[in-house]
Amino acid sequence: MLLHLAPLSLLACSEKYYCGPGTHAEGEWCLVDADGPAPADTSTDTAGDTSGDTSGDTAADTARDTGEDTGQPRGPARVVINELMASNSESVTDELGEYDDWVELYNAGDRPMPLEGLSLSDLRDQPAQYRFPAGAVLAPGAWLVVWCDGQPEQGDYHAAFTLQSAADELYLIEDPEGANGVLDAVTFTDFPREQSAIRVPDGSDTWAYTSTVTPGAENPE
Ligand SMILES: [Ca+2]
Ligand SMILES: [Ca+2]
Ligand SMILES: [Ca+2]
Repeated sequence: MLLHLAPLSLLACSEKYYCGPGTHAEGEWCLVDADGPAPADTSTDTAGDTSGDTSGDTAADTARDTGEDTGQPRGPARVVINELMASNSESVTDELGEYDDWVELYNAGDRPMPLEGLSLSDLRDQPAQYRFPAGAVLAPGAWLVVWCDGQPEQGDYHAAFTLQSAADELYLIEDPEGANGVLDAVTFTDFPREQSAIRVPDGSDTWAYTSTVTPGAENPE
């Protein structure tokens, strides 16, 4: 499902984002970047080929400026459940070194996605089990991990519920105490151990299980 949002004039920062390639340092917990993904190799390009960089940067800037100046509509923000793991005892740990269940969200759209006002839950009739912290924003093309470890005391991105590998559901809810609409949902049974369920590629409608788990980073093809 799609969520349409007006352009944001200001992005708030949240403390702990698990960043993947193209956002910040891969695999690091870091602040969201209001300017979006940083250039991957600016310093290398500058040293290597000045003329090439100039033309490239100009084209990029022109395209971006043109879009803003003419008011061309961009695509909507679109946040999806992109990867999850419901049986993890040796694959990946949270920032405290614990092997816990987790879910990865991905912004498949072109706009920053405010997460405040959204919730995660494995119970449809208890939609607000986990709420994102105030000011949290998911940049276009960025990933975010929430640990479903039942340990909310461990940080802003730790939910008070876990995922049952035998059978469970996971809902991404908009406005849980109002419209209470489902933005995305996943249901599963017999979730395989030490594997994650992924969208292939990121944001698509095709799901698969994989042993190559990528919390906060691009899903394998
Ligand atoms: Ca579990
Ligand atoms: Ca934990
Ligand atoms: Ca991933």
